Amino acid sequence: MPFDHYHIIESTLREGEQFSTAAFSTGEKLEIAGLLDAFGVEMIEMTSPVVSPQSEADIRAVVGAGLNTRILTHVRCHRDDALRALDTGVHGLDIVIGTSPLLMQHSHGKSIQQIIDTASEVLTLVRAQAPDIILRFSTEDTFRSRESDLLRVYLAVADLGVVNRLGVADTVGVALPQQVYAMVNQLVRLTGLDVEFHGHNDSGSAIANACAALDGGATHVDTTVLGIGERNGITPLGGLIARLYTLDRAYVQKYRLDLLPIIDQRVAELCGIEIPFSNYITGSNAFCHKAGIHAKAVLGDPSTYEIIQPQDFGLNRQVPIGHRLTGWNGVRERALVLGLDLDEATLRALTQDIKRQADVRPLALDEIDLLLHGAARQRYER
Ligand code: HCA
Ligand code: CU
Repeated sequence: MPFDHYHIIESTLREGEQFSTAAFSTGEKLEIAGLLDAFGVEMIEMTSPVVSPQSEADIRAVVGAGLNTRILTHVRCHRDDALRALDTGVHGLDIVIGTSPLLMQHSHGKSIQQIIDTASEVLTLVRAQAPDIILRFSTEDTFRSRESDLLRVYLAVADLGVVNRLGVADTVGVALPQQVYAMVNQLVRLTGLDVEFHGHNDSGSAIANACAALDGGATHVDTTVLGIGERNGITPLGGLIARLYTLDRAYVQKYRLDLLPIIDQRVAELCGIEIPFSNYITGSNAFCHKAGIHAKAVLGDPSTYEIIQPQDFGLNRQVPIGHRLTGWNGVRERALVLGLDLDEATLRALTQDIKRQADVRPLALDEIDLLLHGAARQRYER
């Protein structure tokens, strides 16, 4: 099964650093790396050491922390950059060069033959200097590159016999799942190498595309916490977990799922943002059941409306009852929590009362508790 043997390359400390409000200190990077390591991601990708002195020092600090996860750094396909990266003692290099006509013109100005020549020089040099390093070669803007160009580049690189992994990147979030599947599958079949997928979310397909990549035989998927990255980001860690969990919980068994809320919350704090209400698993509404019909069914059997079990992530479901859509089953559940044994007729009457009041404005839980306690008292005062 394609989902049995995949690895997460967690890029919060690289792609995530490209999010508008991210500016992690060394201590914060160590903290994030520690949390991701405890969660169980197989690899962590960090910003290139050529970006700034702190970026270089941070790679050394995280490598020095002795985590289980492998530490990679992301480098342009450039000899000097690659040598600087090797010098940090990092476990792997993710080398990238643009292949779309737009990037060839506006980014590096190289032709396809020049791209192949540069990649060959840089990759063979790295392998000669570091026989054991994990080496990946990726094309940037894969899905707006000409297919014939891509195949020329990838096959030439594969023929060098020096890389462990090829990467495909949906740099602008334009690819459809079937395109991702086809591209990945072609590379797997033609080269037999591991394949990584990196997908942006501009048109909302990043998770589906990551899933299609795995289905097509990809071995590695890039994520960031909450999906942070350039523009509106890439495949979110929690979203990928939700997607794979709902295919089969066994696919995500290897990770410490209960750490996901802590990780999402911490990275949100560090970026000065809130976790979006609609976020996968950790959004405030991910396990919130409102309408009376939903509440009744969920209280009977949560799986009627929940495909993910909140307790697997150390979370609880919520069944708010102070609104006009409420039902008496939800109200009874609250009464039971309060230790109040109210009969059905009382609960139904109380529910009608809540609905009437909620037509004016929703009621807070303590207001409902007052109503419930009042109803319980009346039984004895009668
Ligand atoms: C970038 C571009 C990149 C690279 C992805 C990769 C993209 O910011 O350097 O190396 O696989 O989206 O193409 O993030
Ligand atoms: Cu990217």
